[in-house]
Amino acid sequence: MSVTEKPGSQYNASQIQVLEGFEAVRKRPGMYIGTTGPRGLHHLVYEIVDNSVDEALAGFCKHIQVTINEDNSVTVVDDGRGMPVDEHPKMKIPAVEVIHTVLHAGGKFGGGGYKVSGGLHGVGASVVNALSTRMIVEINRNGKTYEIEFSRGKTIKKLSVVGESSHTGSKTTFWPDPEIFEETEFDYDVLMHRLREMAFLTKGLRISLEDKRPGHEKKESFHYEGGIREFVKHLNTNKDPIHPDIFYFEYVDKNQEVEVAMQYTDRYNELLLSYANNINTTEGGAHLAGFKSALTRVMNDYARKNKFIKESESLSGEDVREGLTAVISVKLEEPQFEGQTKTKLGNSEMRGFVETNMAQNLMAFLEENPKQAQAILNKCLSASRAREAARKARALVRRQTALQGLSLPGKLADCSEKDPALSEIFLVEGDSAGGSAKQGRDRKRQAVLPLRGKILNVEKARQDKMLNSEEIKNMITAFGCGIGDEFDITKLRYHKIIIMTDADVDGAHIRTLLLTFFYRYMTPLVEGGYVYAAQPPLFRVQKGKKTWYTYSDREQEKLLADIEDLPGKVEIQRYKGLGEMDFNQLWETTMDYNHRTMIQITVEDSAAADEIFTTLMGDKVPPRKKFIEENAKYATLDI
Ligand code: 28F
Repeated sequence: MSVTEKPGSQYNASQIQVLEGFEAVRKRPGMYIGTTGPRGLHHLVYEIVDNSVDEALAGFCKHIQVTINEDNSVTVVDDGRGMPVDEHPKMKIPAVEVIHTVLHAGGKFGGGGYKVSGGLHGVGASVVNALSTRMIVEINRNGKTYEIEFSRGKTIKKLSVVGESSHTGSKTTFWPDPEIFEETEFDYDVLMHRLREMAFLTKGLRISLEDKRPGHEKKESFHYEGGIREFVKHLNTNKDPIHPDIFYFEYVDKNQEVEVAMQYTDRYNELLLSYANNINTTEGGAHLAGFKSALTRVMNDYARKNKFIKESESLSGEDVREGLTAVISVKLEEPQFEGQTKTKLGNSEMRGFVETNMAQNLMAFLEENPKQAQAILNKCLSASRAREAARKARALVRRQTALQGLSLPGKLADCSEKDPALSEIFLVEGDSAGGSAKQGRDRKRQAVLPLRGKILNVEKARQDKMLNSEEIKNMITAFGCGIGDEFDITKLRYHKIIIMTDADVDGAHIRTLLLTFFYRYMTPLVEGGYVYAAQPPLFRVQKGKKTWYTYSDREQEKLLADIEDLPGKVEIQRYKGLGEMDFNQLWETTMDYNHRTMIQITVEDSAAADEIFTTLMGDKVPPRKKFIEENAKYATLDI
């Protein structure tokens, strides 16, 4: 962008830097906050809260209050030292104005200390300013209350003293810009999940959230002196721990920190959450690698030393992580975020740092708690034996299908396309709908695998049991990418896996069982957005010669109103199941690329997803009942 010289006014270098800054942000917001969809909108709040969290990490802030105001603006208040107001030596403007108008001016706070969410994540308050129609910052410092106001990156009211103050702290209110965000309405639950996670990760810090929007009034507060120990306790709600104490250690040296909390449960899946400067490193990285290698090495050393296994035997990584819930949190000064979604920690020195400290502390825990160590090692041993049984079962499955001569399950109607990116597979409930789908499909790109009735609830079954289910084996063979540690996304034969079930309660249950299987044994499939839910029509409306299909009650009502004055009698058919459609109707309403609508299944938050599957599919009824009661308002009931 060129800066045209206004007659008689000189832009100095720093003012040009300010001008170019927010113009660039508004032109390409996705470069700074990822997307301008709901995730990007909520990211604005996290950028402001991160600055308060940094003040807490520096030891000066104890409470952060986040409020969704009646007009859908957001206010964040902290009781820190208050942003500096002294004039910046070079820029000749107050420090608080620099923080909000110069890109990446956040930087590290004074000497030492960490800036949470470094890298892409820490774009700072200046980006929030650029993407807000208005931003008001109030500072309490030096016994005074100061105020400064911005709009779309520009300072519209210079810093001024507006009163006296007996306390210190910062308060920011911003109104997201509808010119940038398609949707500017904040979601309380989305903020709640992330703020609770930040409170778990920052022990002792209280973070409160309040919704003041009419009809949505709600508030709650998160404060965990135990930090990630309480996070593990929370993640293990509705699960049965197999040893009483949560293993925990923290090691702080001058420019890096590591904290680990973990506890084994009687489950078969593992839940490992790793963080770097409070960023959820969903793609893992050096710290997670260090944790895993220390865990496997120490468990084997302890198992051999105490004769759980022979010298010649060993437990695999998968064996020692079965049923494990763990949170690994590191803080470092210059985090390098890599990977597709910039959530993989690249700093290789963190592997050794975590591995060394994890190994020392875990060995000490096992030796000091022999009874708990015994429960844990017994679990690892049975996992190892079951894995061996599962390996034999998988080998048997491979041999059986080889013997059948069919490398793919007989019930699969495969597509002729060989490029997975162009191929899709429909998992269809019932043989009759399966038959219609096979007849109606596009044979080049669409495969069909009929599923007969309910599939096994894998949440409560171990892998060797799971592999006795025909339906499960057929899917594993058809997808071609393996399960668990053997999962390899590059071998996936279809890049769209479309669950097509009846639009009733049974159909929803089958869909949930399938999603449980995919999430527990093919996690990258769900996290990578390969899984979809087909949307069959609810109604078929015929009036005269015209036919319409509608997919929700609201759409049905609207259609009937729109066609009210067309000549002819209205005939309405409510579809109870896929089987009521002939193959042409199934094709044109639910499979045809140009007309169908599908819901892509994504996992926003691993901890939340794990909580949902554990609660919904686990064996504890009261928490399931509570979850359904709390979430019934989101369900479209099939009456
Ligand atoms: C509602 C959002 O942004 N709180 C903040 C501080 C405190 C200091 C600070 C912030 C630029 C780079 C130094 C005060 N006194 N809440 C907030 N609280 N920024 S942002 O300094 C930022 C300067 O490093 C602060 C002494 N040192 C630091």
